[in-house]
Amino acid sequence: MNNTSENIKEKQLSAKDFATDQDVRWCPGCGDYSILKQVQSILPEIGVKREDVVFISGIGCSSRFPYYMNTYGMHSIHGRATAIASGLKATRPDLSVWIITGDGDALSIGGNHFIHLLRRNFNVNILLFNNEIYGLTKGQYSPTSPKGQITKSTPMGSLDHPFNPLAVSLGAEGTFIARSMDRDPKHLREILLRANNHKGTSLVEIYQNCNVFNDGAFEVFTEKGTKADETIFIEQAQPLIFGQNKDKGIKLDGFKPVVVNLNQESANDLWVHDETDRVKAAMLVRFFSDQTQTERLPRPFGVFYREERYSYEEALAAQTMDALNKKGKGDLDSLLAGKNTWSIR
Ligand SMILES: Cc1ncc(C[n+]2csc(CCOP(=O)(O)OP(=O)(O)O)c2C)c(N)n1
Ligand code: SF4
Repeated sequence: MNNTSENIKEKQLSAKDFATDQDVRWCPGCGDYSILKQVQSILPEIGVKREDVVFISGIGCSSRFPYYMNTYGMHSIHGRATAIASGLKATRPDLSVWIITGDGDALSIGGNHFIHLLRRNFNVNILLFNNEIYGLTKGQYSPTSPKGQITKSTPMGSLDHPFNPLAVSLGAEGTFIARSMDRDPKHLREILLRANNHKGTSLVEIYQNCNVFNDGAFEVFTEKGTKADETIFIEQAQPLIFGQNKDKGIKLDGFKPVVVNLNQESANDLWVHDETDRVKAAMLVRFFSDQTQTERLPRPFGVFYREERYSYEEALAAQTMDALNKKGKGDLDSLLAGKNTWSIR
């Protein structure tokens, strides 16, 4: 009897198989729990073996994530998860690599590494937990804190103009730019799956409530009473419609997005979302931070932009093969020694 295929058949994994026995050290009520749960729940669906998954983080509350994943992982140094993930992906392109980072970790100390990972387009997924505060170091303002934010380090209000993470990512030539939130598990799941399916660097900004140092920062987008009017869920090839009664839409007046009342105006003229349109993506990412806007626009969630582009590791493998074919296997010792070496006696 040939039972080999039976023996080697992989056990169907569940979300529980991706959880560890570690005590979770996040504060009760922290938005990180919900994100952890959704990530654990999509991995069995992706069908990747635990030993082929790696979570790499920097430093921060969010960066404790790898301890709670029953996969390979590395809790690295501040802002450098991107650099470590790039090195790993260059040598082991077969692995599923996830970068976990916070707004401080990614955009402050790790800002430089973050933008270069995006332009290189390694096939990895970045989950940027944005809570608009430094959580782990107890509530100093971060690069995404709004101007005027009172924190322990800005007692009279922050003077800094904040970063817009999605505008930065688009400007850094990212090929998959999306936003979701901790309090909408269904949407988060969907976006995580899409990020995983994208070949290239996927950037998912996740609004995450830090209920200890910045509670309610995203309340209007997450709470039942306000969510429908304050958010817009963008979907490929669908018109931009929102509101409690789905009676509001967005159309373009030249290059200016305007809200229209669908009880008075036709839905035929509405802006139809196209994830491959970079110009419109540049407008969508600025819906809330564009100072020229006179009208309050809803905050978009979903996939803003995606583009097919070669990944760095693919190009690297092809170039290495080309070099081998042309020059044969090299000798590292003689390369390091170079042509001009001498001994001192
Ligand atoms: C080189 C270095 N500089 C500063 C720190 C202090 N530090 C630790 S976490 C952190 C900020 C983390 O904030 P964020 O990335 O937003 O993550 P959160 O804790 O909010 O999840 C800072 C400044 C450090 N650990 N190492
Ligand atoms: S300090 Fe904030 S981000 Fe950190 S674990 Fe507590 S609630 Fe979460």
